[in-house]
Amino acid sequence: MAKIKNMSMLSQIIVAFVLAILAGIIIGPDIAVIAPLGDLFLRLIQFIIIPLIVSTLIAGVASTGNMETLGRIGGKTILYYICTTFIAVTIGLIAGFLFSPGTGVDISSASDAPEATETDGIISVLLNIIPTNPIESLSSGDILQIIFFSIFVGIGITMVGQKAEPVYRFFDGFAEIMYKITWVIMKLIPIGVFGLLAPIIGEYGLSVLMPLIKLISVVAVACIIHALVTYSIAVKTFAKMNPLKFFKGIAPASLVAFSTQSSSGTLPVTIKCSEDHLSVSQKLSSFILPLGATINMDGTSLYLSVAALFTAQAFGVELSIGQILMIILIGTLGSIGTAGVPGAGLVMLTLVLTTLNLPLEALALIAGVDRFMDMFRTAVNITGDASGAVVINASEPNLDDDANDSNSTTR
Ligand code: DAS
Repeated sequence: MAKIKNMSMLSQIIVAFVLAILAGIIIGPDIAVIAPLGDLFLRLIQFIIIPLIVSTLIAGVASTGNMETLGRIGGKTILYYICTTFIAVTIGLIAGFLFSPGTGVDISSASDAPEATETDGIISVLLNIIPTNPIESLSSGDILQIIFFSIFVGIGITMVGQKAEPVYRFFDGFAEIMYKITWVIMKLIPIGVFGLLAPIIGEYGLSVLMPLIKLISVVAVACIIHALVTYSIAVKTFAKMNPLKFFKGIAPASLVAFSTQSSSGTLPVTIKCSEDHLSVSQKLSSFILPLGATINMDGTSLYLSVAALFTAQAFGVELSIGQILMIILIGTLGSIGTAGVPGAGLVMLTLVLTTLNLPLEALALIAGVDRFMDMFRTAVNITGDASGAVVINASEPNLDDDANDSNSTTR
């Protein structure tokens, strides 16, 4: 049923994409009259980013149950996820530079290419992630500070334990509400694609779209390479598991993720595959996999780096080394804050382009084909989550005994 619904959504997006091209070509620049439809969609996307990130991250981190578990396992898990995400972003950048998906897009000839902002030194960028006033970060929409704040509130809830239970329940419920609102807004993608794309085609012409197949292919191939190479090495080296056994074991979940484009929606299958086929202990899978579905998105981070390069290439913006390093940082941290729902990566791409001061118009082109890329990145997201569960599981052979000894309060 979910697959059929998704397919109808998918066909709506394809129809909107084709109609936008036809309307843009036939009507030309006058099609700009429908631009407010695109602006509406863009504003709705920007409206959900913050509440979505705050609730999913706080609930995800706080779901551990006791400090001892959090300290030991959480630290290993987050380290593993950050490493694989960093590798994914790097693979995305290499693929983006090698295949230049944005080159040949003549969008820059139609408007002055904006200069990408010079970023501060990396130290001040990292220090700036720590909010001096979380309320101000929330109101100003400083996403990196919001991610930092949310993770520490989650840790704080765990440190307090039972007394903070109501707070945990609040954010857990709020996260569900935000997933639902995101899901509703994603239903407007066809209208948004049409309202964003048609004026661009009308103004710039069909040539803008030709390189998009290249964009999808670069994202898809890079995702497959990342999954096959990185996760094979990880499970082989740290869990002594045959990669074939791993991919065969997680395949049902990867396929569900591919067809639903939702890490959260696939979570029950990911947990079942990890426990039944990959011998991950239940105590671990119930912590690592929901945390992974919340904060670990290798496919998304890879997509963000390719899409950022695509935009810079399409608008003729020369990126400095500082800006490229910023893509790695933002792509890694941005994917942490991406929700496990369809199209969430597109929401996060808004942040990446804004932070790098790259034109948001690029979203119009990317939105039309985003669903196709979302299939690959979501499948990689959950496969990466499972690889983490397998690796951490192998490093905790006595987990259940420890748990019986400690008087931990579990949720
Ligand atoms: N669809 C998101 C997920 O569920 C990923 C994304 O949109 O980038 O993981």
